[in-house]
Amino acid sequence: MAITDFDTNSIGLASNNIFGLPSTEDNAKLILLPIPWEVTVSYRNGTAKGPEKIKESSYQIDLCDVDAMNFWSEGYFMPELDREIIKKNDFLRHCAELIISNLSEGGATCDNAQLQKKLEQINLGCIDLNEWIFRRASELYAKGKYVALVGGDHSTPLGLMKAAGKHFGEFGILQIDAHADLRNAYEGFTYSHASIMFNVLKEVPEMSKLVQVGIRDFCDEEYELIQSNPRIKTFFDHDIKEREYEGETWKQICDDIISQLPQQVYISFDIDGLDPKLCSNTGTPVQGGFEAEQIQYLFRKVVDSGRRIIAFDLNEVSCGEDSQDAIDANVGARILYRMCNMFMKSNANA
Ligand SMILES: [Mn+2]
Repeated sequence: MAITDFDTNSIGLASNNIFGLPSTEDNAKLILLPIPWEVTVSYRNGTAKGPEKIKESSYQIDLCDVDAMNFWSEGYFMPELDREIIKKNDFLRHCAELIISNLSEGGATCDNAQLQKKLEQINLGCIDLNEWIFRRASELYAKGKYVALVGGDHSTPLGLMKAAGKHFGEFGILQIDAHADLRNAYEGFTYSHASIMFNVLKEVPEMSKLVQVGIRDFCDEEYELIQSNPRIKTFFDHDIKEREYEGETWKQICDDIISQLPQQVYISFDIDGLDPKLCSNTGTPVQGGFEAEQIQYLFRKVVDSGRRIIAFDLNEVSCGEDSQDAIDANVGARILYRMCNMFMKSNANA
């Protein structure tokens, strides 16, 4: 069946692809790369299952989006999980757990030859993953596709950001997150989930401006980097809340956020930017944050401003070890669908 013949009023068939769409990698315009990876998570496991949990939850979403009607008919497709990535994640995650537990007992990785070797394996494995994603995204761009990514932890999108920079040129990142993710090799892991934006600043020259929203858990080193680096503009959660308490509207704050962004925008959405009631199983939840509607409004305003979204990721969605009915994947699937629509709409204007 062609995607355009799909009856949106019928139930989502589990035999179809994400959102119940009869899409394939050939007929879909937007490919959502699933990356089941959580090697460097520091607090709680589970986000490697994010892509499959989001996909399972996505079948029950109704496709009518009055802000972006029928963009789904261009085709959204999530390929099968890559078995090699799963295997590698499981192995390296085990190594990382040994390193982290040694650190938390006051040990130093460099004093232990075995752990030092594991650390090197992890850092090499992360480079391999980044390169694999870069190649996969670049191949898809060469075929005329758009590419987004579903994590996994927040380390996963680096390869996509690099490929998007090569393909589209100068861009800014709109990061929704509770954390600044500006640590230099957190816990010794060069490509840690807590270091993604540090690495982007270092390794992606096309990325001209990082605009962070909702940040509320950060260390001194990150705060100093934010203060001293003109490529970073951070809207801390406490500042946003204070502006609201004193009478500013969310619209005014969104206009301010968007004015910091260049014409081309990559959106990196760490689900923990939301209020943890919406993502209680995420790896590192922090009180505060946003309602999902606030962020969806922000994305719509980005599109309305005439800016182009060049790519995006959604990461750190987790359902915990055994919670069947966790809200996280449901919220994640709805946000992902909305991001797809806003992405397609901004590219229809571009
Ligand atoms: Mn993050």
